[in-house]
Amino acid sequence: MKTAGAALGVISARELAAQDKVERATRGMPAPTIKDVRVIAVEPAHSRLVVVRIDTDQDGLHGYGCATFTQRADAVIPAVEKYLKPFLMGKPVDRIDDTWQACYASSYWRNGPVLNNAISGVDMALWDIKGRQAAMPVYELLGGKCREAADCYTHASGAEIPQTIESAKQIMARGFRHVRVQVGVPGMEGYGAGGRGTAPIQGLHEGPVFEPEAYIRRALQLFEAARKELGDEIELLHDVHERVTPIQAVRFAKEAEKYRLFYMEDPLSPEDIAYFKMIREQSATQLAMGELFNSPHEWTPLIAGRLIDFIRIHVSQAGGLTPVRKIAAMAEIFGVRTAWHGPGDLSPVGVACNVTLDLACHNFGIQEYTAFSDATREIFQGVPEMRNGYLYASESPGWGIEVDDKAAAKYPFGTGERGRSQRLNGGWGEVRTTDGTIIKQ
Ligand code: GCO
Ligand code: MG
Repeated sequence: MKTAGAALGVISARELAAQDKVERATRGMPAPTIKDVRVIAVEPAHSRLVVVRIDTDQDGLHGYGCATFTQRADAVIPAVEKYLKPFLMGKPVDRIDDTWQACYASSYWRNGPVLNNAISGVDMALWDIKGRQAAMPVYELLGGKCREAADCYTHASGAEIPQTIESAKQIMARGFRHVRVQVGVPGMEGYGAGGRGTAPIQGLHEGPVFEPEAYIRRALQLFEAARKELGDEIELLHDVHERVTPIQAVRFAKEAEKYRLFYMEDPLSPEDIAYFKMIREQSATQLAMGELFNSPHEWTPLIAGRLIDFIRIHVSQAGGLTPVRKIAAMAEIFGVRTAWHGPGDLSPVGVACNVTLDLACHNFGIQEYTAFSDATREIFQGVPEMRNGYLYASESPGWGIEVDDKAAAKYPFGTGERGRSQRLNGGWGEVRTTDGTIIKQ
């Protein structure tokens, strides 16, 4: 079978012969071992992306994994290079879960965003290698397809409501049946809604202002307009992004019920998940949570308590495919569907892992999709394909992706960064309420 690299014409006949040899020889041969672990750090489209490449002692046999934590990307790199690489050198590539457990336990302290992303890079690379060895896409290793493609949503936003509605119409015209709608709050630093629209409100401090009550009023007006102008069939999603107090979230979910959202996302912060019970008791608004989760202590009670309808983990933040396929299985048992985090700050390898889970897990709900830029496609060849609002996995072995190192070198960290994000190395600044209280963004 032609590998992804061969199909994309970026690997030599020598490597192809080597892989064929690997394919023939692998039966009964000792497993290939890890010969090198290196980090690919690129910024093709305003997000710092971290990908791990593992090379084996079998010529031409390698794999990629996503380790993208864009706000602290430079912290993930040494976790891979200084700690996981020496730990993994010479280890066999075939015992993926055992290797995951070994990496996870090796830091003693665990379940944090930096170390989980580092482990995820290694984990996904090992799944890629196993798919290449088996000459099949990773979804086949998980038991094959439960559906042909993943139904997706993408983002409609605007500083003003008419702009968001127009943006939603364009997305529907591209074939999407699900649209996330966000709108700016005049003079404030809203989430996911390009631009304040009007002059910034002056708080008792210098920086940007955000007021939850003003946001909730605005969001409810948006839902009203969206249902009126876009109709009842379109599935509407909205991301609260943990920007209201727990009791405001309870009320907001109740007030939003009549607009029949496909889901309301992150109404609470991970620190306040105990309030989900109260939301559940008072409204039938469908709830999604999880992109900020790094620990089983966060997802287990919500899934086992049937307190959310969609689990929305950022796969690399939980440590990769190995732990997340188990979370998906647990969710299925408790009637919770999947909606893996799919923002712009996720590498195409992470997207390939998302769509792999979307195809292989029965309890798929929806997939968030953010289009790839040309620069991203130049670096990552063989990315999953979007057609008519559906995301299709590559049919090539592994993730089906090859990284072009020459192209990657053109987009180092810092490319395109300006002002605050340049000063903060891709990190986020502050947002406060009018009186100066910090809010979670
Ligand atoms: C989403 C998310 C993102 C995050 C971003 C953080 O639902 O897509 O909330 O927009 O804010 O990934 O880096
Ligand atoms: Mg979100």
